[in-house]
Amino acid sequence: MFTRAIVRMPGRNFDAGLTTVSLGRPQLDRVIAQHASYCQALAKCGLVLTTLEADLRFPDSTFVEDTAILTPRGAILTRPGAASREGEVDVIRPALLGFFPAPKAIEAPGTVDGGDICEAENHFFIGLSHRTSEGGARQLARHLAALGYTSSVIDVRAMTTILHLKSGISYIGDNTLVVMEEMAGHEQFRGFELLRVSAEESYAANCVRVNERVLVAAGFPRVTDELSQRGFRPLELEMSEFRKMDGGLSCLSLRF
Ligand code: CIR
Repeated sequence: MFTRAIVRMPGRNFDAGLTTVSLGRPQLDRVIAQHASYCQALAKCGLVLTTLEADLRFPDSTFVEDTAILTPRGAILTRPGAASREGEVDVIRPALLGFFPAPKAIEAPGTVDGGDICEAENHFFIGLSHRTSEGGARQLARHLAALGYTSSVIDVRAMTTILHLKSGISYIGDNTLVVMEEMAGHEQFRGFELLRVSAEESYAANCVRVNERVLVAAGFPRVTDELSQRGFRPLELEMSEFRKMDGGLSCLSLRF
């Protein structure tokens, strides 16, 4: 059960952030509107929001998920793998300290992006990506073990269509993983119920369970229908402008 979330407003230079996709430039008015709908959805799910002001020094800083791993037993500040995002941890730290007074931290030269970390109950899948390094993954595994969690590494470096592990999988509770077809055969997912996402809908593999609802990107009817058929309660959100910058639903908030 989540009670709170931290979000950061997108800045007017949001379109100066990093991206690997060619879907056009995000339109600022739509970015702001979609972010507002996202925040309303979190509130509707029962969360109290801490909304941080836009920080123009970091165009990607609305993607707050990448800066920390929050667990019921403690927090770990990350060290984002993109040089332009490294400073984002310093600017989110004060907001986190109010809720997590003694966070652990990933130290240089290790790097970890929160988008690579998928929590499934007491187990954490750690994606090894072009953002999360082997050294960062090892540090994180140690911190998680100290908190009493198990973890395992999944190497997604060869997968060209995803930025982070969680671009391709999401744990939505009830032992269920939403997983893009390309990754569904992974041996580490044995024992889970798998909701397989076809290549055409793979963007929707990044969804987020928030209490009674599952946030899912709008425009992916097969995933939404399948969620409903399995008894989940999808809440669709327009994400077109964040998608243009490689962003998904999970990366827009830190939930705890
Ligand atoms: C980046 O490339 O870092 C941002 N433009 C997108 C980050 C998305 N984060 C996430 O999926 N956790």
